Amino acid sequence: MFDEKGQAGKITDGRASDDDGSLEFATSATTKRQASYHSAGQLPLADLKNTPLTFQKSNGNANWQIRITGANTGTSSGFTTLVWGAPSTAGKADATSSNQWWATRQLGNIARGQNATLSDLIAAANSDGKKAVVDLYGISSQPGGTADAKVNVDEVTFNGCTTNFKVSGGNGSIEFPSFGS
Ligand SMILES: [Ca+2]
Repeated sequence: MFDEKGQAGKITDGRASDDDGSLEFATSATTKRQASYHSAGQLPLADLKNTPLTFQKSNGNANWQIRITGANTGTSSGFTTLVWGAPSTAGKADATSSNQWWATRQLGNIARGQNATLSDLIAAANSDGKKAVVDLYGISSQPGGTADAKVNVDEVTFNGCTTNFKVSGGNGSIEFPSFGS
C-alpha cells in the first residue's frame, strides 16, 4: 500500500456490497481526506482505454485516483492524477465510459480540471509522443464540509483485476495487503 500519510482507509466489517468486509474511509473536520493506493507497476496508461473501472460503494463520497507519470503536462516528470467522483448513492460506480474524469494538471490541450472521458485524457496524456504510465491507483474520499462522514468501498476493478477487501476470520486481524491482489 502507498497511502497518504495518516490518511489511509481501513478494512472494516462495514458493508459496501458483500458481507466479508470492505475498505472504509472516515472523514471529519480534522481529517478532511482519506485515500488508499496500490502500485500499478508502471502500467502503460493506454492499456486502460475501454477497460472496466468500477467499484462497489455505500452512500457517500468516493473517487478514483489514478496517478500517472510521463504524461504531456509540460513538466519533466509528467506527473498528474486522473480523478473521477462517483455518485453519492450506494451501488456499483462505473467510471468506464463516463465523461466526468478530470486531471489535476493540464494534459495536452485539456485544461486542468476540465471534464472529459478517460479515453480523451489518455489521448491528451500521450500527445506529443509521450507514453504515460500508471504508478499508483486507488480510491479517495473527500466529501467537503466539516461533518463526520463515512463511505465503504469494495470490489475495486482496475485493469482486469478485482480487489475484494475483507476482514480475515479468527482473531479479527485484517488481511493485508489485499488491494490489487
Ligand atoms: Ca468485501
